[in-house]
Amino acid sequence: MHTVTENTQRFSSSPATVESFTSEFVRQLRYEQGVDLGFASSDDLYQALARTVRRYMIDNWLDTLSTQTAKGAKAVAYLSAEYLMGPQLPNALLATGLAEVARDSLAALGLDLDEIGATEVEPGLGNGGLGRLAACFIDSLATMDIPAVGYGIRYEYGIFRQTFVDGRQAEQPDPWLSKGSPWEFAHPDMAVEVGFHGHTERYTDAAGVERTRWVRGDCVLAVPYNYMVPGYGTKNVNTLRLWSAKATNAFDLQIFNAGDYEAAVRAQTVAENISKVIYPEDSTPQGKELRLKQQYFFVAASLADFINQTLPQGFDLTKIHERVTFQLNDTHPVIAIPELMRILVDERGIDWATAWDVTRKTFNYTCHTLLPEALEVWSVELLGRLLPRHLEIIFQINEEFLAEVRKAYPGDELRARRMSIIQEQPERAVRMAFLASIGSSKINGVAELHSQLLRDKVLNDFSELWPSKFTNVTNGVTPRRFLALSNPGLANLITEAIGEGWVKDLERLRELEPFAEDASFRSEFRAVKAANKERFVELIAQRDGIELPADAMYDVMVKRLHEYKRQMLKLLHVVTLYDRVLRGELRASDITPRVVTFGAKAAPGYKMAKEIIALINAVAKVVNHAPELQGRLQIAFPANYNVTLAEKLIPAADLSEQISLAGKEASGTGNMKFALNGALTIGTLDGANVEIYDLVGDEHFFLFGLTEPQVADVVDAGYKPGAYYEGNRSLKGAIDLIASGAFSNGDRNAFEFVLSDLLGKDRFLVLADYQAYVDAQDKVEVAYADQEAWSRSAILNVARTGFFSSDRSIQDYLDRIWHAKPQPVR
Ligand code: TH1
Repeated sequence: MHTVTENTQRFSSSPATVESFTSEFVRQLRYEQGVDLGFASSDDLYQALARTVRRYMIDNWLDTLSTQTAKGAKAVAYLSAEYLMGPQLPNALLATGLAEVARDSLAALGLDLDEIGATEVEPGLGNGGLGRLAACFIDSLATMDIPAVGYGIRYEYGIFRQTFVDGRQAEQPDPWLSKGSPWEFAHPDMAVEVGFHGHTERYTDAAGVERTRWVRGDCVLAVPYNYMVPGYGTKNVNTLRLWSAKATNAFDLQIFNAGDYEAAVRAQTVAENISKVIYPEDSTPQGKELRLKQQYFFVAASLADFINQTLPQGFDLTKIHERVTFQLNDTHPVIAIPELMRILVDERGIDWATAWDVTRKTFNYTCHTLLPEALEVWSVELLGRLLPRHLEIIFQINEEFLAEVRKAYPGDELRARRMSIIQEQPERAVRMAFLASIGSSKINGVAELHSQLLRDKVLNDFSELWPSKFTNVTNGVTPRRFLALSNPGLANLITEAIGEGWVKDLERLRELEPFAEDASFRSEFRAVKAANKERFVELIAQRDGIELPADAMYDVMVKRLHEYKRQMLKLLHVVTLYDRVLRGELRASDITPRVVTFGAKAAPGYKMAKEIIALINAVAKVVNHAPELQGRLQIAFPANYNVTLAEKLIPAADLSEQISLAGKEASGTGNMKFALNGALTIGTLDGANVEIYDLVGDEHFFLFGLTEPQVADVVDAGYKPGAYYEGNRSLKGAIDLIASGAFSNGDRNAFEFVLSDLLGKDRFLVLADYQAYVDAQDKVEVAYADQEAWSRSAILNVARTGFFSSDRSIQDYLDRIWHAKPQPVR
């Protein structure tokens, strides 16, 4: 019997040649897009190219789907409100191995691959590290042949585009879909209904059993869009499924005919707002009701999708944990726990105890933060209104849980109150991290120190009750995007030295260690770094009109703007250098030429962060024009730092700034990318810096600052930042220079908001760590002067940080949490 696929000529069966690629490209342009090559715009060309490359992935994708369905093996479903994917075309070319064919084929048509690629708009469906981590993880899952699906939201507008107006951040919308996305496959036929509001009622079913049902007040459609997630060096292509909201009835014809056109489409607007825009916040509390709607929307659609589409018809849901593990990426998807309970109990009639047992076996929870203000809570009032049945279920879970606590700790009522899912003050609210902890099998932090602090502090009561629930999985980054793709020079050098294979087995970078002793290898390594700087300088001239020297030390701090990350500390160092030069304490000619590069978006509602951005730009303006500092010290602050820029900037860096206050950064992942690309880190013992430091060794890392226990001591002793200011001439000099109006045309009040906080509160101990930081920077200066020793350290950083591959993170998740197995596609 012939199946349709057997009859159809399969695209992947013939290896792509320049000829076949070219003809497919032209076919796409002409017959799918209706555009003549001679008239094609750069966007037409990009669309055709993307669709051409896509075609070479589809057979493997569909084979993956049938393999996974046939095997019925356990799958990983990653639930994440964010996926910060970065450009898709280069990654698809790498995965398919078509880069050279594509380049030659376009060249034959008189076109340039890089030029066409540059028109791609990256899908910015994430804020920062959390969303980028999700993107790295689905890349590793695909590469490692693990049956996995990423579930999330197809935001119509991604993270805002940052511009600077008079040095101050302004936000523009990011309409990344305005020209369509060639990478997505819409499936309106597979839409899922998601309900909100309404009420619950008790009833007696046919068998005479008392049950509860949720009568939804209103409903929206969740339309799935599928994206291929190609593994590297494998046929496996997994799926990312993002949900888009649509009204069940696009518009009300009666109202429309009555002439009220706006009212007629109001329901549509309300529904579609759910997936309209990603919340541009990064661990600050904001945007209440819509945000909760978003969370429930994607989670309800994802569970329904997995149960109804992925599991076989009639599957016994009391065994769901044998077929899937739902990984909760922070608390944003935690409403999935009561949702699964609702499905099992209300819809499937499974008894509560069994349902709860199954639910707890199905979920696992990753916590990504330590900041108390980043721990999500939802007011009982809001949750009860939006999701009345879920609130009841949460109350029942809490009741049974507290009974367990009281049994384990008789008489310890304070503990029971501390551990309750419901907080009473300042308002009654649901603590999502507690719900997640109670409803999951495993809870993990994202770096050793972070996991330890979760156990000892944030979730201490829970770790006493259930010590074995807690584990660590240190974050990682994909070596495909952040080394092979973004740093081809270094990638080639590595392959020449140790052969192929390291891209999928990053610990093999260890074999580079002996090459650190080889002078000619070091010189090639420096040549690569120099070329990467040239490439970055060119890009930034084009992109931002910023002129930079290529032959300087590239000192880089890129990450969200947050007080705990301490961009202020970096800035105080720069101001200190300037101040010392002005005072004649330091000869500018003694400063190693340095380009200090910042990249940072601030949450639009985060005033302090925005003031700090303004201050950085103000200092940059003065320092960059100061005649005394020409050719010595320059600040570059390109607007709108994103994955596209990161891929060019990180390979050019010499010095990686990872200077958060110890105990505040859960992990960091930029820190890993820099070290892997041969930058040396100046950093505190925070997050994954600790592990980087342990791996690369003290000689090859500029460690400074208070440790986490020391921070706790300083704070407990009653920290007085003013005393540090008074007691340190150089610190006082820097702060006074800012306060003097030197960076604000003489306006002494311009940065009052920042300075008064620094001198009065300084929650993140910038002043306490100032001197240690400046001293460490002095060591950087000395070290950089010896280029042979510096390159040796840089190479050893590369050689010793293979541990930070996200493949290793995923292997840890598999071993410690998921217990799913590879299912290679034959
Ligand atoms: C980040 C953490 O700050 C960072 O240290 C970590 O490397 C990264 O997650 C990946 O694990 C977080 N991002 C968010 C974003 C939101 C809420 C909490 C966190 S924690 C919206």
